[in-house]
Amino acid sequence: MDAAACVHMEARGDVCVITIDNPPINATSLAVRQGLMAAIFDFKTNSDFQAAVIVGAGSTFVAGADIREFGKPMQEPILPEVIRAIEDCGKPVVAALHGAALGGGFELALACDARVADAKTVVGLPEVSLGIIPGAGGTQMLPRRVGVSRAIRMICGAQRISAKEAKSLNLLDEVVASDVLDAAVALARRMQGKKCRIRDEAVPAEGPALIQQAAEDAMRAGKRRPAVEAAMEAIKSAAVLSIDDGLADERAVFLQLRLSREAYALRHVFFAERDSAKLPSELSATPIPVETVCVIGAGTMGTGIAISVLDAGMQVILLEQDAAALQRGQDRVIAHYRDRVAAQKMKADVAQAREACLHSTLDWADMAKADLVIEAVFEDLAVKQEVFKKIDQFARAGAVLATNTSYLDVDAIAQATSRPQDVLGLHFFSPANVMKLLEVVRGKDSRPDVLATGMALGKRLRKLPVLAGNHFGFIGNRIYNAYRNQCEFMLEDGAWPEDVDASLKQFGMAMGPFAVADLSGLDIAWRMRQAQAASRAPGVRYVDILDRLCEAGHLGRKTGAGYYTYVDGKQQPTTDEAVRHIIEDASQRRGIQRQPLNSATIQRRALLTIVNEAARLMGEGVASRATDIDVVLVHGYGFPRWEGGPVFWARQQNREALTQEIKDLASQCGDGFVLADLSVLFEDQ
Ligand code: T1G
Repeated sequence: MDAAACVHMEARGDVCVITIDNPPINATSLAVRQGLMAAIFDFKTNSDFQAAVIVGAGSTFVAGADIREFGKPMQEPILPEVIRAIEDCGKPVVAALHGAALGGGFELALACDARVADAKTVVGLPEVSLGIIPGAGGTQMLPRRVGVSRAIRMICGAQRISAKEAKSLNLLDEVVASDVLDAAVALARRMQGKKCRIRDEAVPAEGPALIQQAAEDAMRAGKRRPAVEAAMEAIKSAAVLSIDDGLADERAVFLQLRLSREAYALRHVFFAERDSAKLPSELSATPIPVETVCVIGAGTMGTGIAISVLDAGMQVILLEQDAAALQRGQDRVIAHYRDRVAAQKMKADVAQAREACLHSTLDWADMAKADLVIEAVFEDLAVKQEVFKKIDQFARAGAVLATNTSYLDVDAIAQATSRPQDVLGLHFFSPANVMKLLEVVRGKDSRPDVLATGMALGKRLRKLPVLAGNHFGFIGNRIYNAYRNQCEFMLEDGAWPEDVDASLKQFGMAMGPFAVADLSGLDIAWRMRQAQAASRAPGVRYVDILDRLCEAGHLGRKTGAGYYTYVDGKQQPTTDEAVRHIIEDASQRRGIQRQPLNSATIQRRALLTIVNEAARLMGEGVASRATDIDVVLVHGYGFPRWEGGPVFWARQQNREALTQEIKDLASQCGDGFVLADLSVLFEDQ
């Protein structure tokens, strides 16, 4: 779009209304910046106008700079020039905010002489979540209004705050329930030509202890990432540098970080998250409307799903066959809302409204009121098939039928009904009301509108829905199994659990695989392995350390011992000679002379395995988009977001060398490692 198409001017008497119209989020693209410069110049030089209002067209003010421009050379006018034009135009400019004023959008608003927002507006400077810092004055203007410590918390924590909170911090002049543009025009008139520039204000004095505490909290929460540290230093400098020196320093750091690999990785994840919610074109269909969801099973997963659906403002029928279990589930949901009210994270009337949408029942016939039914019962195929036979009997015609299985065959479940075309998998991750990832699993008969309904439900629940094919483990668990196997190979080859976990945590994984196994309970994996034993191909390298630990009663944290020893709940490298012996014995039975593995080798072998399995999934059509795999691993398995995900990570490697390394690893691991064609990971970039 050209500048004239993105920015319009109209007169409201002696107030000039400048409207930014750059769908979908009014990003300050080059055309918007050009349009604003022209509009501000016309406003400044037209004596008919004594004030101006800047407003966004559509659903939001300006939600930031155009992230798609970041990988390209900056083009003038840059946003700081637009901001100086507003500050130096000699007449008052009022920002009329609605929707979101984020990043460059909020910097634009802070450049104005006053700000009016509607009550639902969200404001913030979340740039660190993209690996950068505010680049148009945010680190210098915000502390002038809220002080250094609060600015550190807001910017380093990528906080998005409500209009109410922003008003309480003197970041907004008015919050209105009515038409925000009318209110802004009226305020502009009342300013009678007076400027009120934040750049002219001094940073309020603050005790060093407050600033120090905010800094420590920010570094800890921000995992000491470079952008968090850089933002903190820029904010602190606002208290000692002139505004122009502070702005110059901020801009230099922004330009440097903008080109960093971490910023590139975080932008990749940002767009991958949005792409993953889109069905492939060949599956595009209109979702079936869903307002009432029947959740079968009031256990941890079932109640988590129920809360997630209630939070989206929908009706929930919570169905159990056991009265006591139903009561427990219902109590868990109610307690959840009571806790949120007590923590002042939710208003009591909102919590009551949510609870009022929960309908618990033991009567299967009540399911007929549901537009979508999702079962979250015991993870056993026969049990799920029995449940689906009853769903088929009681669910209304046209209802979407979903299983929450995490790895079972969705087709085998669907075949238990007379309507497999209405069945899909909706694999929520526990806790279901917290984890954003949702694997939408396509059965061989699943209709496109049924899949579209699953994706639409995911978005409505504010989750990240990713389409997955119906193969064992779908996307996430399939890759995680391969990664776990490789880590067990490394135990046999000579590493200890604490070596592997420490190395992968150093790479950035949220937890090491053996700490995860101990936490969830080794018997869960043991049960799954026993179920698969019959289908395990002969000759495939299988490490039985976990089985031997379970046979010895070492089930992980819950028994005080697994791969680690737990003393008063604290994890420590195993002190149990029996555990060490189990690991050494496995090496001996494999004929391996144990050799220690260094951290780089451990990281490399784990990452190569993940990349290879990702390529297999693409080759088998289980994942329809390579970058979907990055979304799954980042949001479901603790892969470090700042590395962009395994596919992004692979694309940063030398392709030929990477291919050779994986070939070498495959030959080292034998039949336990199926070599994939990596080219599928490089195609859609
Ligand atoms: N740039 C380009 N495209 C963007 C964008 C952006 N900043 N934000 C969103 N989009 C696209 C997105 O890819 C999707 O496209 C569509 O808009 C809807 O997005 C100078 C340097 C605003 C809360 O970090 O948080 O300013 O898939 O699905 O759920 O200091 O988008 O439809 O083709 O997310 O309603 C700072 C990022 C930038 C805000 C709306 N700003 N955006 O959520 O829609 S850096 C941000 C969001 C900066 C300055 C610095 C959300 C939203 P498509 P969506 P939504």
